[in-house]
Amino acid sequence: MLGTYYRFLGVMVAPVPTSLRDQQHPMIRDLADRIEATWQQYLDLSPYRLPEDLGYIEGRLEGEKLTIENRCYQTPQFRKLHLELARVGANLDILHCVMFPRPEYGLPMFGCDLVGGRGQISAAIIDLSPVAEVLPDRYVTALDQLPAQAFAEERDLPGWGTIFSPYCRFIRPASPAEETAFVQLIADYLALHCQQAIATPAQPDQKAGIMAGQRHYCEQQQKNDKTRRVLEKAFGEAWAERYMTTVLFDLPEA
Ligand code: BLA
Repeated sequence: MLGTYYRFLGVMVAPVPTSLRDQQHPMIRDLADRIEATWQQYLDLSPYRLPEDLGYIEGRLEGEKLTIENRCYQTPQFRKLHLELARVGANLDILHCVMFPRPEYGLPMFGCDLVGGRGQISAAIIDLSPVAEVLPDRYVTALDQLPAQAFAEERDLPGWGTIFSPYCRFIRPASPAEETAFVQLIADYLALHCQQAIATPAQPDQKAGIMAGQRHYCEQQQKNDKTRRVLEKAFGEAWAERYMTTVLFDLPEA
C-alpha cells in the first residue's frame, strides 16, 4: 500500500500513502470514488474486519505483479460492503464491488465489476440481483424511473448469470463518453439501493429465505471461471478457492 521510502535530510522517511486506484484506469478510479462517496452520503459505516492476511495482497501472475486492495465496511442494513481494486502488471485493471445485506433485510444484492486492460475497459457490469423470485416492487418502480440509457456494445451474460435481474446491464464501453455514462448508471443504481435500504424495515421472520437467496447468488458467482483463473494463476488453486469463498462471495453464517 505504501510507495517506496525516500531519503529526506539524510533520514529515511515514510512516503505519503498512495492508493492503487491512482494508478488505475480513469473509469475505475472515478467509480471507486463515487461508490465510497455514495456509501458515506447515505449509510452509517463502521469498519469490517477481513481475515488478517487478506486486506492488501501481492502475488505474481506470469511474472507480473498482482496487487489487490480491499476496502470493507458494515452498516445497520449491510453485513459487508466490499470494494476491491486489483491490478496485474500494467495489463489488467479490476474493480469489484458487492454489498451483502444482513439476512434480516429482504434487499437485493448490489454487484458491479469493471475489467480492463491496456487502456480499454472490456467488461462493465452492474446489477441489483434479487434474492427471491423477483425484485421487490419498490425497486422495480424506482428502476423504471431511471433515464433510459443506450450503449453501443451490449455483451451476453455467461451461463451462470441466471442470478441477474432484468435490470442487469453488461457492456463493453465504446468511448470515454460511454464510460462516463456507465459510471453514472452505476451511481444511480447505488444511490437508489442505499435510499431503499435505509427505508426498509428488518424482517427477522424472513431470514431463512433471504439467506437461501444470498447463498444461491454466491454459489453462482463462485462459478465465474474468468475470475478464478486470474486468482489461480497468481496464487494457486487452494488460495483462489479460499479467496472466492471467504472474501469475494462468502456465504452468510447460519
Ligand atoms: C468477467 N472477471 C471477468 C473477466 C475477468 C474477471 C478477467 C473477463 C473480462 C472480459 O470478459 O472482458 C476477473 N473480476 C475478476 C477478478 C476479480 C473480479 C480477478 O471481480 C476479483 C478479484 N464479477 C463480479 C461481480 C459481477 C461479476 C460482482 O465479481 C457481477 C455483478 C460479473 N465478471 C462478471 C461477468 C463477467 C466477468 C458477468 C463475464 C464472464 C464471461 O463472459 O464469462
